[in-house]
Amino acid sequence: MGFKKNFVWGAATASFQIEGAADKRGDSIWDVQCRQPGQIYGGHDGTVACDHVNRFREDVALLKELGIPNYRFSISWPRVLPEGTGKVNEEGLQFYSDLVDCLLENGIEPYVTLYHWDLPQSLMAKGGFLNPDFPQWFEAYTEIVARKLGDRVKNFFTFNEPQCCIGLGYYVGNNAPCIKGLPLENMVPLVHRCLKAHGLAVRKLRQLVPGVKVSIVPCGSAAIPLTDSPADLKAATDHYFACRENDYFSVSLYCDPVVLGKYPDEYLAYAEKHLPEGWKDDMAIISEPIDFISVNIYYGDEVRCGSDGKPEVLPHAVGEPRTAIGWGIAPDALYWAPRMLHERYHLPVFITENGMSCHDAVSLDGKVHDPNRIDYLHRYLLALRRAADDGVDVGGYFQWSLMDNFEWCLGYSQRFGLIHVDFQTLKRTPKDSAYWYGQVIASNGESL
Ligand code: GCO
Repeated sequence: MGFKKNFVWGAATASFQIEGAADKRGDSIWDVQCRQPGQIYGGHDGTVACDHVNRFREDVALLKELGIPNYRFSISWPRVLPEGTGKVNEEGLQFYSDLVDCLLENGIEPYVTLYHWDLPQSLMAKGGFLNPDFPQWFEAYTEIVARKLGDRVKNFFTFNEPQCCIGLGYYVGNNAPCIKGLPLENMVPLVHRCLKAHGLAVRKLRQLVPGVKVSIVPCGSAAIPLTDSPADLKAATDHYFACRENDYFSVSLYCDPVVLGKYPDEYLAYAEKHLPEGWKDDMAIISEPIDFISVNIYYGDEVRCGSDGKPEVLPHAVGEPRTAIGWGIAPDALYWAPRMLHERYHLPVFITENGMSCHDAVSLDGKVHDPNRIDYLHRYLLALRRAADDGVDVGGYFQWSLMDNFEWCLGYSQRFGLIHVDFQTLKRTPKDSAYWYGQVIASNGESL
């Protein structure tokens, strides 16, 4: 069976991680974090990044040359609205319009993420996600983007990894805006606000963009059942969709309200008392239908049914293969997560990010040989194809990332790209994996 005929093959990036041209936009919360001493590896920042704003035509030409027909990128809210609301930076908005034109002229379909973590600092000064007006700010920003790009862009994602921008941003505290340990009574309305902002954006996009397809992008560690026994399968599924107190990495916390129109019972048991007044009325907005479920998956944990009947997460094996960033390699994550998501939500599943960080370098022959990445992608894509073979409606796969870029707190120390970027000269060199991936795409995955 394999991948369906119209399977969406692509590569992904995000605004702050590649764009640079920081002087032509407002500050985002990540600029502020970069200025804090000791916060980012090597004191790196997003001022230049891959200089994509000035080199986007070259980058689109590479997408075409490599045979990658779909491109997921994000819009920098502070480039469009330097103050977060109010006056539009026409030049900034035009950049995205030009990028979209260039993609379409080259036969590449744009997939736009509205929020990939770079909140305008001027909105953070008003509380960011903590401000009750946040959903309306996001709705207004969405409207501006939809009016400008909606005649040409038909695929939108609202929030990238709410788990991270909320969990790491307002609870763990290592990602912008670096708020640590916000109590449940503040976190619960904050999550609700993000979900409401998502729903309002979906509505707005449906009003303004004929034929639009919309989704939200959660992430998380996949749960891989240790054996195929029904008990282990149930344990892994329960673990994957668990929603424990103070665990903002839960998948069900974000996806259940959006797709099923209700918070998980497990969550309501401890969180309901903190939900804002009238929250039940918001559920219709929050669960405005989406078109597919999209998820970023890099790793997974093995889970079995423990002797007490509860899910037991198994320790990772000593010496297991790991990527340069230190993440374990677990190809079956791309089988189990799509399968579990599809069974629970009955929507097509898109993998919106998957890939690996390697210590890539340009060799004497001028090429970048990255056999480890090819092996990684090969294994993960085989698992995804197996999911499709087993009847999971797998709609697409976006490799992370098109090019090496700013890996948040780890600065430029991590190389996730199919294209190597020399951060001194900004020269792009497609890696071996980029050509390999192009062949996989050309065969619709049959070459795997
Ligand atoms: C995330 C983001 C990306 C990362 C990538 C590698 O998942 O953290 O979506 O921006 O760069 O995932 O960590």
